[in-house]
Amino acid sequence: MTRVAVIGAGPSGTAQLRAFQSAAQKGAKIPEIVCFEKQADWGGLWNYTWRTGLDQYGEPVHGSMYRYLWSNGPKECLEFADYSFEEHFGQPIASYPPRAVLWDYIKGRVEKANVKDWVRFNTPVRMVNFDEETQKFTVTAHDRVKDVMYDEEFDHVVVASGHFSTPHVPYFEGVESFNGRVLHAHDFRDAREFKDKDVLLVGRSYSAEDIGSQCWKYGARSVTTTYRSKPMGFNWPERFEERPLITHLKGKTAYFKDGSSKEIDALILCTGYLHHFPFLPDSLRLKTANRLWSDMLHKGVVFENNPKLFYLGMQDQFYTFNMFDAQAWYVRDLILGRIELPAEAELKADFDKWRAREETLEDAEQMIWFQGDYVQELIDATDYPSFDIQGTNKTFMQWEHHKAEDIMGFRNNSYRSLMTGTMSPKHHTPWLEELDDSMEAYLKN
Ligand code: FAD
Ligand code: NA7
Repeated sequence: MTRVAVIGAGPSGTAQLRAFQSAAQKGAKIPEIVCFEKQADWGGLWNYTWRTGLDQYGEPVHGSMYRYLWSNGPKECLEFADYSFEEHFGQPIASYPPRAVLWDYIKGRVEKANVKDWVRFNTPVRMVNFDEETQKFTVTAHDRVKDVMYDEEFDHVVVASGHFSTPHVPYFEGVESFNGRVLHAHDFRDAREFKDKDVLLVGRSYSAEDIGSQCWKYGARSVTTTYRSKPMGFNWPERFEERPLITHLKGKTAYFKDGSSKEIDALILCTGYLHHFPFLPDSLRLKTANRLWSDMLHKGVVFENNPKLFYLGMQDQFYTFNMFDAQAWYVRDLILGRIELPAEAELKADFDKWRAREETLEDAEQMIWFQGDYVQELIDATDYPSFDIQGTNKTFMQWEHHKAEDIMGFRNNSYRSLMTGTMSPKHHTPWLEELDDSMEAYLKN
């Protein structure tokens, strides 16, 4: 029997499980699927952990999410086309759910699909090797509960281990003698730690924007973000400012490129993440920056040096859950032989076409249309329920607009579901006033 290993049970890995289960439900014969998940539960980053550093087994902690995190984009843009929010919650809900609500939603679909016993929890994959002769992969896994390592053979491997977990940590002169707290966004957990503190963040992307906003919301004395390329440019409230990049630190003082300086209590490096696959040898390892058209992947999912190896969710992301679905359904159909991969030359031309377009992208709007077109191409090739990509792109545009209007208030907006047509209700409490991020608080009327 054909065997498929899926590495990771986050949104991407669980999309792969659901893709196969949905084919089986429609009568197809499917391979044996084994999903290896290093955490004790599924949901990937959405499965919050209080831990930082190493976990109870000495494994690097995967989680980069923090308390009070609310979705940074409208839920209408990530909704599963085969499992709506309304189906899950039994009622329409507001548009920017906190982490716990989204985790519940992700879990709901795969619980309904009844695929939990395909997953081996507390089991990090240690190594994957490919034998050219047998054309099979050997996966070495470590059952942390029994503390036993073992090998198993597979015909295909799907890597869905995420790429927002291993921090990218640049060096800034003087940081080693800075007299305050220094951490990377990966280890940030609770904004209340920075109440009444002067906080400095490095970076200008989602983490800097959101962690900065949260620290402000939960009472930081001041928030300063420092950028290397260009400012985020939002209309920040008082006590929140942007400055050019730090040049160095001395004592508790940060010095900036424009010659200014500021006393700070904490330095939070929101400097992004590394694609990091310590369980893959050179011949199978994806090497790419965080970009919309990843290196080394055909159709964004097929590893160029070995078409039996797939990667899900390795792109930089506007689209998330439903893009992972589009990818997972596509990979499933390649494995089932329903889709045949074009010849090498055609694949290369296709890659070059997307890469050339990627290199022309100038703003978020163009990037969203780019990723939308990619998702469209994949869902057109499979039986994943088609949905209104143009409408989704337009919702992203509204979101961008709402952020530009009011960065501390954009989460108070509502959007129409592209899956059910229902308009989301307005949330009962403005984001800035809501300090409780529990599911109970969010869903109460
Ligand atoms: P992950 O969620 O990272 O899951 C990967 C899984 O693989 C994990 O469960 C991990 O334990 C497992 N794993 C890793 N290595 C191994 C191994 N060797 N063996 C076995 N298992 C392994 N997206 C949004 O749509 N909206 C948001 O608001 C949003 N906010 C975000 C906030 C933060 C702070 C971060 C970091 C990301 C955010 N994202 C958001 C993007 C996020 O990447 C996706 O939503 C989604 O979690 C990606 O799913 P994934 O399955 O590809 O990866
Ligand atoms: P991103 O989106 O990869 O952004 C990384 C940021 O870090 C970006 O603004 C970079 O600047 C900045 N960066 C990287 N290296 C440096 C150095 N050396 N000096 C200064 N600034 C640097 O990561 P995020 O964590 O923000 O977001 C990841 C995911 O988490 C995302 O999908 C969200 O949904 C949540 P640049 O812009 O290139 O000038």
